Amino acid sequence: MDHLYSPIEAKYFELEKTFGAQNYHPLPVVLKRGLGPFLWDLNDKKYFDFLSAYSSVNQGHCHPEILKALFNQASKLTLTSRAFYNDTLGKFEEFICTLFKYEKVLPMNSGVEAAESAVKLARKWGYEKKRVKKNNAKIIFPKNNFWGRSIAAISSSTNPVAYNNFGPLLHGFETVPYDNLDLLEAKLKNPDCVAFMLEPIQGEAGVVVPSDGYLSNVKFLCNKYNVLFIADEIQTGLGRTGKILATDYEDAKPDILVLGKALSGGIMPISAVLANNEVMLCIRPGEHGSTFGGNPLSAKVAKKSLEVIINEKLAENAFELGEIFRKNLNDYISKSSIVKLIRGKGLLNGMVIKDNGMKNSAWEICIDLMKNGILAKPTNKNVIRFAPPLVINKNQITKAITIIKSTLVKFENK
Ligand code: IF1
Repeated sequence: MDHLYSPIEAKYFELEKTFGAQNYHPLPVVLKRGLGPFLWDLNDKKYFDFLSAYSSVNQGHCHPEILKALFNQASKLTLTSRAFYNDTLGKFEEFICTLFKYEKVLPMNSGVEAAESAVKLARKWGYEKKRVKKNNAKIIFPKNNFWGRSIAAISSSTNPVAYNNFGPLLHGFETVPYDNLDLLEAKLKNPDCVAFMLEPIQGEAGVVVPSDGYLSNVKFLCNKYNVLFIADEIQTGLGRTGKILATDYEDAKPDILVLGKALSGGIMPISAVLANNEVMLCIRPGEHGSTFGGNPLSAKVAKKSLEVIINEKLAENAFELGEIFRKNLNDYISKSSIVKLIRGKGLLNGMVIKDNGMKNSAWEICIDLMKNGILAKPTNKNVIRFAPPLVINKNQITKAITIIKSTLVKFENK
């Protein structure tokens, strides 16, 4: 098809333009089906999904076992609220705490809810355990952090697009350059500092990988100054970077671990906060909660989603195929006039496009990738995120690499 989309697709664009909030700028494609690493549009055109719903479908679209767990539980009991016990939450809690070696889990729904719950836990711990003066707690975040769209999350943001005209913002948040231990230590010395929350690889910032040793030194410094180390693994966790957790690459076990996205295999919003009793028990009955948090359906789906990651060795596959992906593309980049570099771990990679005056080159490249059967999107103006489901196999990623290279060639300076 020489034009970008069909009249029937234009109808769908129009519907969303007329009735939908315009808070996204989607690629002009209308998807109707997904399976494994693939998506199909209305015209039954097949695509490699290289976004994975921002690393939410690590297990692949519509994973049969996760769907079976969903259908099975959905026909029995979907929601009780936490006002009562149910016969699935405890088993999920035991499974996830044993897997990640924490004493307790707080089940939530969206990622930002879990991240904000971690912030609340840290503040509570600060006042009740570290004896910080009431309402003086400070939490440090790296610059260019992203942990969601709530007022709390944007209050720590250094991106004006995220916080502009949403004020007044929350107090008690400070920022420090990512991957800078000296400036971080200076902040941690403040006796009012209760936590430092980071992404082990900054996703929205453009797949920014910190120096080797950064994570273990963050852990060391947080221990030294009695500050909680919070790892937001909502995007990097659950096999995405080639380990079950990105913090597993170093001796950097967080005091609070935040998970989301692929915790449900992309079926429904499920998130979780893990911590030991000293932190988790600072919140007592009635002090925090959520209507759907820990519902029986999400407990069953999340447990199965974790089992799939373990049983199908998705982290190991991500590690191996990530190496192949970056090596192949680095060979191309050495001769490229438009690609600066590729960076990432496992199957979370970002391709940095040179700022060669073409104002929207990353977007233009993504449009052509779409025409050639790969769906990917820029994380910011000049970085294309490549993050396929972790079930992709060697033949498939080799095919995708060929498509990426042949797409880039068109943009090279002749
Ligand atoms: C959007 C990207 C953005 C996250 C990390 C918490 C959350 C996210 C590290 C909040 C969510 C999503 C949100 C979505 C686009 C996507 C995203 F980095 F993944 F690409 F925006 F930065 N921590 N990331 O990445 O989780 O509440 O969304 O479940 O808001 O545009 P959520």
